[in-house]
Amino acid sequence: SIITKTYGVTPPISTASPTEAEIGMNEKLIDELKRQGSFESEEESQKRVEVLNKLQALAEEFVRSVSLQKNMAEVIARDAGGKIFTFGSYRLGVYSPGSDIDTLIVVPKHVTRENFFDVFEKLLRKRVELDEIACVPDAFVPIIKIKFSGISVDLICARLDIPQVPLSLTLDDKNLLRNLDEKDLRALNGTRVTDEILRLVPQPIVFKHALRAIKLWAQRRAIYSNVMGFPGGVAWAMLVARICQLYPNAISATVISKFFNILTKWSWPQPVMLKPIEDGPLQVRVWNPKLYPADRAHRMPIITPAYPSMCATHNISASTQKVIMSELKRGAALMDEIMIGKRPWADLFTKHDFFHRYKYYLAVYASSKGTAEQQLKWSGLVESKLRQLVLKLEWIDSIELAHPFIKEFDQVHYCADEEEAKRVADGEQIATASTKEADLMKTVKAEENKEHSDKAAANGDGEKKAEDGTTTKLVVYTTTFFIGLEINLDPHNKQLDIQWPCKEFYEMCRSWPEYDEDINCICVRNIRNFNLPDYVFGEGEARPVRQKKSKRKL
Ligand code: 3AT
Ligand code: MN
Ligand code: MN
Repeated sequence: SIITKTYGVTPPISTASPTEAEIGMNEKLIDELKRQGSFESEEESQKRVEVLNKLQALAEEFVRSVSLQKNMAEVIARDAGGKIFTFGSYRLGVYSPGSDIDTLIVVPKHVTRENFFDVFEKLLRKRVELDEIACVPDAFVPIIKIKFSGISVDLICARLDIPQVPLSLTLDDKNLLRNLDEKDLRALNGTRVTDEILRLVPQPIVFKHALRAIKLWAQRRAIYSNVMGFPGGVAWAMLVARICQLYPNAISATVISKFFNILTKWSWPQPVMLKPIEDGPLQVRVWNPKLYPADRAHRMPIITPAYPSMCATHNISASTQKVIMSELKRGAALMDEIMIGKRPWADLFTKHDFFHRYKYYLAVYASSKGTAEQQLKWSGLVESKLRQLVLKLEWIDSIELAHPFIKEFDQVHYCADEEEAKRVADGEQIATASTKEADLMKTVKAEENKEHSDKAAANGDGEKKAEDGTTTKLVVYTTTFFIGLEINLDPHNKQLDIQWPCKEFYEMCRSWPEYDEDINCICVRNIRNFNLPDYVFGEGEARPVRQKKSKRKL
């Protein structure tokens, strides 16, 4: 039956049903997604369901046991309930073989977050299915990360101001948000947003397949990363959902084609919204460009549908916007040909050309002379500040574009002495092809000595003895981020001066409360394309070569 209802803030553009040709295109799309490994097998998906059933039972046991501890009667303790919800790619139905399950545990008033990190954690540890566990109680959203029956699960907890959490509870009522602290509000937000997105699309299956394709495209084109200033999973989902609303009877292939067509013409900063912004019972900020100058600055606002509505894309800068728009244009041009059978779907998903596109790059090195854990924290901190560096680079006249790459590159180095360690931290191992083998050697060594370095890490000790026991070596962990630069130099002053943005960026990173100058190092270097390290290129991928000068000096 034909859908004529209006979804979203405007009537549909077309309520046409798919043509034979579109149905054929859609089948080809699903085939291509399968070929690309996007779908998980039925057995694997069944395993996820079993894990979730077990986690639901554990959540109830958790609530019951805390209730009993608080001297509640057995019946009341049982009725206190406890319910798990999911969010992220699993909830949206766009998960792939490696995906985790993002899970929210909702508990009644008398169960606290401290209980979650104590009672619930102990329950988890008792299970034979538990492969790994890491608790981060002081995170922005406190989290327990586990691997359970081989599946990664992110567990967060929210406590509602109600005495019982029955299995029939849904989270759409915004009055449930009353009297909660900020951490609980944040924990609830993911599920509330994904649930609302699914409620607001006309045909969930069409939405899910289209989103799978858009996610794959955005990842391959390296424009999928909220921290780096691109849309993240939720933002891409909302964009696809909006197109589904505008073409309520269309099939996924058509939605994808309209996606590129409409978003290349969108009059940004006009926001993308799935429904009108709602008011609510809390003293919290709701996105409102009329009221807040910060919201007015959003370049490509995509607004979450659940109260309190927020902008999911506040991280987009002038540079990343340019990159996103040019990728949308590329997609639109390809889709015109794909839809008439002139090109295969595979062409939409070809890998990005980031390391071939620019002549100049900045390499940002975050390194630690310490443990792997220290490096994880430090590189995370540096990553979170990278956008600020991009914004400052954009202020420089001769820089037309500062394009951050979405992924970082991690390495472990075993250095002979302090001097070598310092060179590594300063990013000097990069440069020439002759260091390539040395790097490889170090990587091999890293594997060989894994046990040692784990021990060293446990000791909080950066130094270790080599296998033969003769040389003391220093372990240096480096994480390298890349920013591509489009430069338009002043012909009278052919110098690119980035001292100011770098200095500001160093200060920002070093003002981290846990910063230790004996352990952490941050450094930005200029690199020509032909000097990019081998590890940024895929196997068999050609690398940029030095252009020979037309007039050679003799
Ligand atoms: P995968 O299929 O798991 O790769 P996903 O979309 O589920 O894709 P994540 O599991 O990383 O991605 O994230 C799921 C949601 O969790 C997205 C976002 O609402 C929230 N989230 C993820 N990372 C963070 C973070 N560092 N801080 C706050 N929220 C986060
Ligand atoms: Mn996930
Ligand atoms: Mn996750």
